[in-house]
Amino acid sequence: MPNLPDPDAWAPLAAAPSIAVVGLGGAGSEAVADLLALGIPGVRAFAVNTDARHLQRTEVEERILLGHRELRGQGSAGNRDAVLRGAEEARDELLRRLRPFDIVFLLAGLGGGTGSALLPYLSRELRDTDILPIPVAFLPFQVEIDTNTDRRANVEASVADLEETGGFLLALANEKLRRFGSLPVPRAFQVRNAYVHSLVTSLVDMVENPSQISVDFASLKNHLRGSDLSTLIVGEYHVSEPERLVHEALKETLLDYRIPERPSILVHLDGGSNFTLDTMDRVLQTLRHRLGQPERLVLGTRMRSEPREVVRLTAVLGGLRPRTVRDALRSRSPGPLVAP
Ligand SMILES: Nc1nc2c(ncn2[C@@H]2O[C@H](COP(=O)(O)OP(=O)(O)OP(=O)(O)O)[C@@H](O)[C@H]2O)c(=O)[nH]1
Ligand SMILES: [Mg+2]
Repeated sequence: MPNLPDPDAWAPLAAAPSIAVVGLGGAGSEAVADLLALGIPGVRAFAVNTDARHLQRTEVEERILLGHRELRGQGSAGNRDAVLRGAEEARDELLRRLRPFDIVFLLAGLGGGTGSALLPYLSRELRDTDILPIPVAFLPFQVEIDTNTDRRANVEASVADLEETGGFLLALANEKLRRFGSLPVPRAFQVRNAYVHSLVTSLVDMVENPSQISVDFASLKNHLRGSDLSTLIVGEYHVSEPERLVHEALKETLLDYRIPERPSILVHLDGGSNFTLDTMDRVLQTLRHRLGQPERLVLGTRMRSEPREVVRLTAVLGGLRPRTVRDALRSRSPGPLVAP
């Protein structure tokens, strides 16, 4: 083998990372179906469940039934251990199906047996291969946790496992959907899923269209796989108001974290040819002002050749306190994303 490969040999390495979204259990599968309905071009979708009837009516291309020997396709009724036995049995087949991808989003509602068991299980299994897992957890309504100790135990066990694995965790609290109180429940879930859609498409866009400065797939991967818990924020605003852009990204209250004083930040700014150095500077100053001097800041920008009215900010915030998610579960009214 020559020391320097010829162009034919390295061309496949230049392909954009391949991405899958996988819904786990009932809530996760419904969320993936919503993402598909909103459009996620180029992303492969899977649904994994222990409930055959639910799986049958899930409108997702690739469907996988787990634990059929023990659970007989009837769902797990909250039994995490039975789901884990099913997953262990099907481990090789699951990994074979997911091996073609570089990034795998895993979506699950916590509290039941299937999603609560599979989210940490698959996160860890994928992390041990070279795949980047991005677990997205929907935390149940407070009333569900208060009135059902099994659900509460499932959520706590699942979150503890996810925190132990470290890396990336996107936790969205259903409780925070209360501000859409007048909407029917399925509509409120759709609002949340639309937000997840904006996060997924931003991240996909970021890895498919590399930045002109410093952020490539390898640095993104390093950030997301780091030992600290990290999460993602997205905001979009008119190019003339960069300060407002940062406020918009940070005010998203569906996310359930408190940001530490000095997080590590990977920022990606996507704008048009009219996005100037001064504007970029104002974005970074505002981020510093809101989040404190970051431990580490990695900046990437993408300027299109044509002018654009809006700038989109996507940021990975690292260094979250590992207990934040569990703390939030205990408090009745989870606070805003950034402490005022
Ligand atoms: N149905 C539904 N439930 C949601 C949604 N978002 C969050 N949840 C919550 O998700 C939690 C888990 O429910 P399911 O997804 O039905 O449970 P499962 O993972 O299928 O587990 P088992 O049915 O026990 O095997 C519940 O506490 C719901 O509050 C959603 O979009 N749809
Ligand atoms: Mg179910």
